[in-house]
Amino acid sequence: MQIFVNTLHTQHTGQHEMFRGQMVPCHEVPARLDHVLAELAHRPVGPMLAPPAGDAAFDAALQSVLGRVHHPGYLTFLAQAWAEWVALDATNAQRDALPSVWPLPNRHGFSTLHPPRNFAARLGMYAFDAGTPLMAGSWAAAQAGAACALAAAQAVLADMAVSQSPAQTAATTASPGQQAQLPSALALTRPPGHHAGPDFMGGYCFLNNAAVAAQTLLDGGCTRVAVLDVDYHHGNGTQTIFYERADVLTVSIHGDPATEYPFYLGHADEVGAGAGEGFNLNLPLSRGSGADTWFEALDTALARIHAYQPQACVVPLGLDTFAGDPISGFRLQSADYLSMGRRLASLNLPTVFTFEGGYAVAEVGVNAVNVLLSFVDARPS
Ligand code: OKP
Ligand code: ZN
Repeated sequence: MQIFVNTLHTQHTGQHEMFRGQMVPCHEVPARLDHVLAELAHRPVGPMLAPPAGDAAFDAALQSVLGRVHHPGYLTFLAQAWAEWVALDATNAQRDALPSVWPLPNRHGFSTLHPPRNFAARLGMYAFDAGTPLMAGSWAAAQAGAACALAAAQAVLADMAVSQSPAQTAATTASPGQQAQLPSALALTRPPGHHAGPDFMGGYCFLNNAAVAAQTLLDGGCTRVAVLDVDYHHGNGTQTIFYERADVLTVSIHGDPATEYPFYLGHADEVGAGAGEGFNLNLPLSRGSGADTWFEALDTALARIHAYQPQACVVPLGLDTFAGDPISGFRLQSADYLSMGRRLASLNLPTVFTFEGGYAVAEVGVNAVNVLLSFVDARPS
């Protein structure tokens, strides 16, 4: 497994998030990624790499894929947001930007003829919560993270290209006795990505790294890509990006949005729309669910993905299903992540992982590496 590390991740270090009427210290902290790195140093899973620096073709590919996943107005906003925030008031440089006002498009509406000029009003149009602080280095860190997702997908594509086409690679994996190539890669990055939609940020996410990986796999010749989101929280951003498309099957196992963040999306009856009808599967589980329930849902997810016959898979890997997670409600134990890796490997697909949630900081490294190591150990190399 090739591991692309976002070396700029500490440029995004939030101070506070709004929680139950108070500003509380951020849960999504740089130490999360440091713990994964420390565990990988003890239990290596593959080479530690960086996306190509200063490579014009790679930079163009990044701009191109970001433009296919996100709206241009949203990307421009993100690129300029910090400068606008500081221009409002020089003392803002000491404070993270957070929204505190939102349009309610489904209720009072707002006039699209008069989009607001005010920065706070525009931040509210692009952000769905007050838990996603934006600071001086957020854009640089998020872009560098998307670059890791792009590089990870490109690395997998390069190894798939050993045979004539991605479809052929997938076909060879089915024949027993043959050591088919099963490339895998990890975008080891924060901030996470799966809550970021075409034109919205939230849930600690700005750019959707999993969507970048999936779109890159399609652009590289795959015709069908599956996304299997195992984070505790529903991948509302990824679902929205691909909701009307049949070339990406989005599957998510998560806390029931009736009680769990992000609340407004992630129900079982959301099956996709238009050409994408039938290509979104949500498997919401009650808060408090343990490993038995979770792995039953995983079997359902794997069966749906198998039936879709994708040529590659993207796994937004959140470790916040852990029993000790401070903001989540499932009850997986560290050993369960070994089983998770083995079950994911049983798909026999070229796979890109993106690092998402997991807020039991001391345990997130062990749990992440348990998935990754058991995944690679279960596959031919
Ligand atoms: C991001 B990821 C809960 C506050 C929720 C946002 C959680 C974002 C999770 N009371 N804050 O999916 O791990
Ligand atoms: Zn999560």
